[in-house]
Order: sequence, then C-alpha cells, then structure tokens
Amino acid sequence: MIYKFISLVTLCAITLLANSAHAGASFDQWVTALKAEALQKGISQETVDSALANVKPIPRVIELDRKQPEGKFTFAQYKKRVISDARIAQGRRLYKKHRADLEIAARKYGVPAQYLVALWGIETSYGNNTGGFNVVTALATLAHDGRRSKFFRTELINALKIIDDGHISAARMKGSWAGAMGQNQFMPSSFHAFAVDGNGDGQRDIWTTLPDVFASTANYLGKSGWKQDQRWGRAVKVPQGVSKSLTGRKQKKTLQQWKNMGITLPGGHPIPVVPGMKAALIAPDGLSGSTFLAYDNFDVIMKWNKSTYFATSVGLLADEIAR
Ligand SMILES: [Ca+2]
Repeated sequence: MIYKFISLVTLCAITLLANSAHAGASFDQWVTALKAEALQKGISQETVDSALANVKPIPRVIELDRKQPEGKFTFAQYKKRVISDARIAQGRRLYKKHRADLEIAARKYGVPAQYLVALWGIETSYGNNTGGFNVVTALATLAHDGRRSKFFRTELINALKIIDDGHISAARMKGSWAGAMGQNQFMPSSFHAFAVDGNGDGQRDIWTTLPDVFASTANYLGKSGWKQDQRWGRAVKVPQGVSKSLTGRKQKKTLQQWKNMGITLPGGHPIPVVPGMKAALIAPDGLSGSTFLAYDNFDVIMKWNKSTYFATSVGLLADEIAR
C-alpha cells in the first residue's frame, strides 16, 4: 500500500513537471522528474545517474528544430545533392569492399545488398556524417522544449534503455540533433524494434560495427514487408495526355494498365509487365519532371522515411551502385 502511495505521488509529480515544462519549470527540476520516471521504467540507478549527469540543454538543437528545410528543394535539386557522382563511386567501392558482410545480411533478411549500401550512403554518407550530438542530451533538450515533448521523452527513455542494456556508453552514443543514431540513423525506438547483432558479439552496435549496421538496416526493411523478388520501382517516360490526377503513391494500377496508357522505359522500350503486379506513378516535380513507377518496396522505404524524394533517391542510388 505504502509503495503504491509513493509511486502515485511520484507519478503525479512527474506528470505535473512534464506538463509544466513549457510553462517554465527549470531544466534541473525537469531532469529530476525524468530520472524518477526512468528508474520506475526499470533503468538502473547507475545508468540514470551517469547518463544524465551534467545534462544541459543544447541551444543549437532548438535552433535546428525550428528551421527544418522541408519543401525547399525541387526533386531535381534534391537528387543532385543526394546522389552525386562521388557518392555513387564511393558506394560502388564500399559495396565491393564489404560484399561478404553485406551478402550475409541480404540473404538472412531478404533485402538486396545495394539497398543497404544506398541507405547507408544517403543517411550518413557511408558513416562519415553520423551527427556529432550526444543523443541523450539532444533528446533531453527536445523533450524539455515543449514542441514535441511526448515523442522525444519516449525516445529519451528508449535511449537510456539502450545504454542500460550495454550496447553503447552514453558518451559514445552520438547522433543527429534529433536523436537519430549511428551509421543508419535509427531513432532509439527503431533500435529496439529493428537493431540486431550482425557479428555475434552480443552487442547491437550501429555506431562502429558494420555487420551490425547492415543487418539492422536489412532487418528493418525485411520486417517492414520488403519483397525480395521485386525492385523499388523504375524511371519511366510518360506520354502527353496522361492526367496528373493519376499520379501519387496511393493510386495503384497494374503494370499492364500503365503500359496501355503508353508509359515506357526512358528510352522508349516497353516496360516489363508482371501479371497482376501493381505500381503507382510518381512525379515529384510534376509530369514534366522525372517520372517513376513505384512498386510495393517503395512503400517499404517510405516507412523508413516518409518522403517521396528520399524513397526515390534510395532506389536510384541502389540501382547505380548495383550497375
Ligand atoms: Ca555486434
């Protein structure tokens, strides 16, 4: 009874403090309540104390959160930045260099290796740009801030759990300003759902162990419904007269129907038709820009990042890497 009473009081305190964050509760008070919540959720005292010792908000994180560059680029501009010749060349080199580890992950989870390399390349430039922020501090900053407190607070508790499980130390847990971690930029919740131990050492290390990075990415896509006998989609040519109203990811038609409308490969050859297989017509810059038929795997990539620009670029880079 007494325990119940105490935990109820603690809970009320947590709720009060969480709700009053944007009303001006001091950051230190907020951290105190967070520590109580973390302990209650089974994270050890040692982890809570060490990971949250001296944690202070990072002003730069708030600044970056306020000015996200959504919708600033056309797809043509975005693609030029994301799929540079240098990135393609490096992707091909790394594909060869890490072929053995990539193939193990590809076979086990049923996702072709070029997609694992493409995601690695686009997320962090093949591990070169994983973000220099301490994930716990960045997430604490955003969870305290108030704009999306609930989401980031959950991610912060998830991050503490990863540290507590011994996969990485708090100091080495680096990521983006928004808490996306390691070489494939998993949020802590994705880490719990999809990160796997590729090299069998007992740790799921998406920061420095490439077999773990590849296996975790492959597991994410595999569990999200990847169809290994299909591509992501392909570039196509759309004839005059096809209505813009037919474009968009939700409007699927069979490949035969698209073919009947005169859609061809970019060079004018007929598109391959698999009976019953459906695709959506994607035109990120309108029908006068680049156009694509997107298959079911396109939707799987969209689960990773809900952006048509992103999914199309992953597909195109994967094709270039495997070419
Ligand atoms: Ca491992």
